[in-house]
Amino acid sequence: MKTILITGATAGFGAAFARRFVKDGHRVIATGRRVERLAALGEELGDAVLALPLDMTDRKQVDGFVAGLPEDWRRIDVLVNNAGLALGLNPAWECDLADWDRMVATNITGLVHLTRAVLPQMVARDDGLIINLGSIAGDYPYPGGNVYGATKAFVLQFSLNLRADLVGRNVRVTNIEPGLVAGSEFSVVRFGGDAARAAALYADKEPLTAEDIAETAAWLVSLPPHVNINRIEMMPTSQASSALAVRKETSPP
Ligand code: NDP
Ligand code: 8X3
Repeated sequence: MKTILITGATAGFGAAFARRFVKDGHRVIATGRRVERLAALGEELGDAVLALPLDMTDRKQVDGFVAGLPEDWRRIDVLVNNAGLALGLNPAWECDLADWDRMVATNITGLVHLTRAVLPQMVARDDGLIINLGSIAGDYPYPGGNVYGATKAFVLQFSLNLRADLVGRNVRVTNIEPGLVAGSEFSVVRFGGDAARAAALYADKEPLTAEDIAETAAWLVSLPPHVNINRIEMMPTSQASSALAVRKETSPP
């Protein structure tokens, strides 16, 4: 049985990870901002879950989180850096700077601070796994992806650089880079609560599901300590990476 710390477990992938890991016999520290969702998850999954509020944009909370855990929950075998968000799909020159700041604070700063808090115990034990949620947005640019995509490119490079520091140790790091995934709140959040616009994105496309991502994470957790999967780029069969965009006009539209 492993102890698995998940950020952003109140919805989408994070909640699916929690359910899957508990089903596989592990115990989970489930975190997020919405306390009523955390309470519901705790009730659903019982003693195998320690549900605690954690805002990834609050540096103090993040830095003190592991040290503040009950003693018998302080050994973290697996850290799943899942909390994250995209805000908007506008061209860069129309974006709200507060949205950019929030994406950087959540997807980058919170993630690196929590990782820094967990890493020393993993290195001391020579054992551990960090799963980071990147995105194909960090691999391929698309219009409106601007800062969101850049945060996920950071997460990819941070993951690979962690492995460079960890070479020779059994502390594993994997960056999962999903494409189109339905059934989470991701696009509703991106479109400021516009559920119809979000739903239209997935209509008739048979996207991946949060459970598909959880299946992948469960596989990573099950691997022997010497096996590092550096990165996993995953898409539904209805999606593929696209060709470069070319505009014919030389003047702005
Ligand atoms: P959801 O919007 O469904 O879930 C996001 C989770 O992150 C929620 O639990 C939310 O919890 C949490 N979160 C957001 N902001 C904060 C914060 N400041 N502090 C703590 N938790 C926070 O999205 P997904 O499950 O789809 O996405 C999970 C991850 O996967 C994200 O990093 C996303 O970028 C990435 N991803 C998603 C894809 C998709 O198409 N869905 C594809 C590729 C990558 P709460 O609001 O309660 O704090
Ligand atoms: C989420 C996938 O393509 O909407 O990271 O950016 S995408």
